[in-house]
Amino acid sequence: MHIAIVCYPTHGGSGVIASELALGLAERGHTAHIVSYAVPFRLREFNPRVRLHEVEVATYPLFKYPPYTLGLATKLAEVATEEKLDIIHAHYAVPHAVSAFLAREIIGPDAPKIVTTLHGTDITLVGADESFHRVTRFAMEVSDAVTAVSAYLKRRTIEEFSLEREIDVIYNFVDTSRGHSVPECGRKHWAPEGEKILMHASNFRPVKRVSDVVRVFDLVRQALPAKLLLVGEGPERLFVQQLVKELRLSEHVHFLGEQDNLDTILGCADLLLLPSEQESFGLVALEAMSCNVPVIGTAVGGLPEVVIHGESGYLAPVGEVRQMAEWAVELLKDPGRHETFARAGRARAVSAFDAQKIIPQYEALYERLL
Ligand code: GMT
Repeated sequence: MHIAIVCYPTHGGSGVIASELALGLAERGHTAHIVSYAVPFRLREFNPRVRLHEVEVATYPLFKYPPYTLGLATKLAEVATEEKLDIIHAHYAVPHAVSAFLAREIIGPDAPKIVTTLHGTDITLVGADESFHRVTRFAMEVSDAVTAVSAYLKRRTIEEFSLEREIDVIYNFVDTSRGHSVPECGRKHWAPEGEKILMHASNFRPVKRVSDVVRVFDLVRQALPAKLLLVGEGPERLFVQQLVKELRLSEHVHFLGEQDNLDTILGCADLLLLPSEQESFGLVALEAMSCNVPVIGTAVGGLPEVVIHGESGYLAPVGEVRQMAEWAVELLKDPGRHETFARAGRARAVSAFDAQKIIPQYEALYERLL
């Protein structure tokens, strides 16, 4: 099959899944055509069956906002005709599925089928905004298939949009053959005295509650020596840096910025902290589990479908910093329990979310449509 994958190239779970899906499909003999405005950061290796089609948007003085959706639709129509696309797989309803719909209208009867994958923010934030609600609903209705990355997201979408169409749950995935036995991740560099290492990785948006990460860490450090590694960039970063200073933690907190190969860094961590206010899936939690790292987070959205509370991590109500810190200390002080949690998380990543299990589900969906 020839499949166009439309995604955001920036750091974020949806871009990771789209890139890994393209590589996985290529390994299975298909040709994946990534259509985006830049090369996705996680497109980690060259594969002749993964082709890039960059969307360029012309700017004219008349346009206050460059119309990316139209540029993308034109590019999709062009790629569909030239490459004889079978499927356009849009990651995000708005704007990607809308562009796919326009491309289908431009092409006519021979147009590829449209698969739309919902990743969360399209439903919980963008779609919930009055100005995008109708177009989000429309994009889902005109897609030939819609998938959601968790059962929670499926439920929430149906409620939010009173949607009557079928939505398939296809979970996010991780390549469990990578990352779990990282030989040297620089642990001594970050924690020279053998301190425990806590980690958080996100795009530092308010929804991630990175200040809760710092507050949990502050309480943990009062119980045992530890360091905190913060991976990512985003709007809250300055505020978080300020908080670190106020709590006199600067010496113990390292800001690593955006990192392409998270699994190498996760190999250093004893715990991952993910105290988000909302998370349709929480891909970084799965990546941590795959690397034998237990997760302390919040019982929100699809996270309880990924992390089993009391088995591979602990999930508290949003904002329960003290509770999260207590659980973190409990695990860090008990190597036996930590090991049991690490093994359970890894086993769950392998049995329920491995790329080799999930990618065939997308393949089967494409085949069903064709
Ligand atoms: O969480 C973000 O801000 C980024 C966003 C994205 O586009 O990557 O994440 C969403 O999609 C991920 C991949 O499916 C999920 O793992 C995240 O949980 C989801 N974020 C939210 O629901 C807030």
